[in-house]
Amino acid sequence: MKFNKSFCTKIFISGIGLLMLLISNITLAQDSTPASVNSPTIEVSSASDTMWLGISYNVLIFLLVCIIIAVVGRILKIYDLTLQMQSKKAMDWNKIMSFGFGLFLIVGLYGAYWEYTVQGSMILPDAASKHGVAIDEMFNATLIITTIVFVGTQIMLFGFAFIYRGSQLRKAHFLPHNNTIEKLWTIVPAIVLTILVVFGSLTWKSIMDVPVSEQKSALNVDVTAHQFAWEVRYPGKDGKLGLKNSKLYSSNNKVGVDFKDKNSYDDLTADEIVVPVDKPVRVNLIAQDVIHSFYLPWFRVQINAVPGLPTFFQFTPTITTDAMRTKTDNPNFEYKLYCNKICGGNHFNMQKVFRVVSVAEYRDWLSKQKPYLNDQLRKELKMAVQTENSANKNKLAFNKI
Ligand SMILES: [Cu+2]
Repeated sequence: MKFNKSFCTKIFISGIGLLMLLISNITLAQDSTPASVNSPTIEVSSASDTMWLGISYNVLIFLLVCIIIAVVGRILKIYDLTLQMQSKKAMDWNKIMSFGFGLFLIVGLYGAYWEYTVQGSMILPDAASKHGVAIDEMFNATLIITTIVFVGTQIMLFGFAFIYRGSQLRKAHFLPHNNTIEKLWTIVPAIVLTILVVFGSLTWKSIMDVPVSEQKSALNVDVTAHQFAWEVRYPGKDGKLGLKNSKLYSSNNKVGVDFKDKNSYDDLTADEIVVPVDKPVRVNLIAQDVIHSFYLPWFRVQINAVPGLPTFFQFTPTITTDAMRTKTDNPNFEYKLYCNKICGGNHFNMQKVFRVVSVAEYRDWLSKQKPYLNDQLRKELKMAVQTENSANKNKLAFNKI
């Protein structure tokens, strides 16, 4: 069988298309996987079934559309040849192709409109943090500019192909070079992109460059990531978290707290992350095995938790969980912490409830949390076991509120 260049190109483009389809399907199937703490095995197998069903369906649709286009093309070609054999006027392919372009423009623009209205309504609700508002503004500005450019260029591209289709009645104007147009399409995008980049870096700087004084006044929460859970530690009455050392990990000392540091004695452990509203929170992160990612979509917070490299993110939540329940009209609403790095088989299960409450509720919740240095850990470290419940001794971690 002889393969010419055009045939190979078509096969190559089809292959790329199929590959993109496959990748997007795998990603979408993973994102939509329902998570369950109690039955991870069942959820994984059902997610896998859904994923392959989704891929097969889309691949079949894609192949069907390709076959239909090929068959219609062949029929038109045969019809054209028949006309020529009968010495009749041949088909005007310029006209057919130009109408194809026109149709593609209308369908394509409607598709874009559908994406914005139907899928656009699925975007996250209003940002629940101070800096989140600035990030949303940046995204919206970028979206508005790119939408204008997208619609304009598509109309020009396909509209021109339709309006100025090949015709015996007119002669094409030969335009080898035009400095004015060259300047226009170089300078205008350069200015727009510069504005976007400057706007973006200023927003980034305002979020990430937190002055040390502000960092000190924030509530420090220590979060350690590992396959497949988050370990949370709060400072005790001194408001300071004890140091950690990766060499000290054990079954009782899960995050490797170094008890040579006296600040660690009153640290607390918690099953969920609870923070007071309108107060700055600094989340200190590290991972124990692979790279994980601390992701709080409602707060527009995401930062990697890296083994051996401490990272942190400081932000101020502005909407309590209760207020968000009213806002979303969902009495069961909870903010969730997710891992946003595909870190292994049970990655989808790396979730934790993140509650934003009033200062009074936060104080009350914190007073009920257990000490990190529990009796088993005291035994392991050969320290005296406390007879009194250590949790009752702890005062507030966030003594500045
Ligand atoms: Cu992870």
